[in-house]
Amino acid sequence: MNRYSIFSLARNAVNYHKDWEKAWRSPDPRPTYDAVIVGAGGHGLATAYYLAKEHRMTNIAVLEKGWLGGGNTGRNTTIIRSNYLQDESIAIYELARSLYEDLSQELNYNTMFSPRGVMMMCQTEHELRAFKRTAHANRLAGLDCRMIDRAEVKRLCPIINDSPRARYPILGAYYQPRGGTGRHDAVAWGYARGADDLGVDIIQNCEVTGITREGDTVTGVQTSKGYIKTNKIAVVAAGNTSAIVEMAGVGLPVESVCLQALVSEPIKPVIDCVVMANTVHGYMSQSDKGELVIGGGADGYNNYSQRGAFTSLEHTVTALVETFPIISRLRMMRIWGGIVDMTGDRSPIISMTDVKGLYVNCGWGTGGFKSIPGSGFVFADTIANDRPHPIAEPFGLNRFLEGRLIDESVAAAVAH
Ligand code: FAD
Ligand code: PYC
Repeated sequence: MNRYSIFSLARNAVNYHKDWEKAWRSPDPRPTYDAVIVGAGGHGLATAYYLAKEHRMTNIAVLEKGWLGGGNTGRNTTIIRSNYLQDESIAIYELARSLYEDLSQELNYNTMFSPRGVMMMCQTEHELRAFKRTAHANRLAGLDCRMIDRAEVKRLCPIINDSPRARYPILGAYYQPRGGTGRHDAVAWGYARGADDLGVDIIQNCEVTGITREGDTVTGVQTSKGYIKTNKIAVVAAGNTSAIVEMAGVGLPVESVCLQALVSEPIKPVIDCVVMANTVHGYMSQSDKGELVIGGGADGYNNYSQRGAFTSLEHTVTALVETFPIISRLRMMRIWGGIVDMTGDRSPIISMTDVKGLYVNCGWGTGGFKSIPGSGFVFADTIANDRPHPIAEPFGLNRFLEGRLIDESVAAAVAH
């Protein structure tokens, strides 16, 4: 610790954290912007940051109905990996994963990327075959990954139940060594501060309630803080995206369901990798505070309430106790839910629409934390240049009309 930080620590200790510099401004909305982004989750904030940084579009606003990062971005279990099956998906998820490697330096903000390794358990012959196929596809695309056997699973994760008599015994696992976790709030805060520094207005407590059009072109948004004129509206509102673009007369093939997670009381380090056990519907890692971070499958019905069914959590905990018997006496501290936006092929939508100036980025479902940097980068390029970025192009809305689905129902990993 240098002299400056000792003085600053002492000063902050005696002034009770008063007069700290704000990380971003709280501006009132201007009457007109060159572009408006709806939703200050990770995807909306990253889009704003790259629009300003890469495309010099700084007269832009991010409108958020609550507080920034308060949606799924602040509710997820922070797993980062790029082991999807289809080439189009590998391209965007690996772009994102590789951007995560240097994100702390890029934003000068510690996003705590921790490439601690992600293991996806194979507990049936079918799962083993499916993950071998994924591993081959991933290696062909240049990803660093491999299949590992039961002994290596046990070596990497000693607390796992590797008994051959288990209901679903471990037959092996898919392993991505440079997958891992990041700090979800820090990703949102880092992008927010970076975008604000470049001149972007982030306006919280500002709900978009309407979209105006002249003919086939957008002209502005109605909000709880008044009307704002703009010719470019990018909707990045996860489970609420379909309800918002409907205000402009556009329908989306997206369903909204609740995905829940929970954390245990903090304990000493017991697991230093991420384990996903998809057959039994449970996954687990350990946070820096020592809490075990646990999740499972999505609830089985549509929902906008951010509260889920207790039965899903019961099922998840049962699966996890079976996989990690040592956690059976731990107390669970907190549970929560987020509304995730599911498409039929479990792939996202990054798209222009039939309405000129209206862009959508949603459908990340249970897996969009890992994609935030890549998604923001290609979506900003799409908005700035009014044509799809090559990596975004396959994820356009027209794929549903043309039957070019990008089936990721297995790689999405979480049951839904
Ligand atoms: P959000 O962060 O939800 O942001 C959208 C914002 O839009 C919200 O802040 C909302 O308030 C705002 N908004 C909505 N309507 C309006 C309106 N009318 N006006 C203004 N603003 C509006 N992904 C992973 O990759 N790895 C994981 O381990 C993982 N675990 C998960 C665990 C859980 C429990 C959940 C719920 C999700 C998980 N996900 C995971 C998925 C991931 O969290 C999401 O895909 C991702 O955070 C979506 O980010 P976003 O920016 O699109 O949406
Ligand atoms: O996409 O890896 C993922 C994930 C894990 C938990 C929820 N989503």
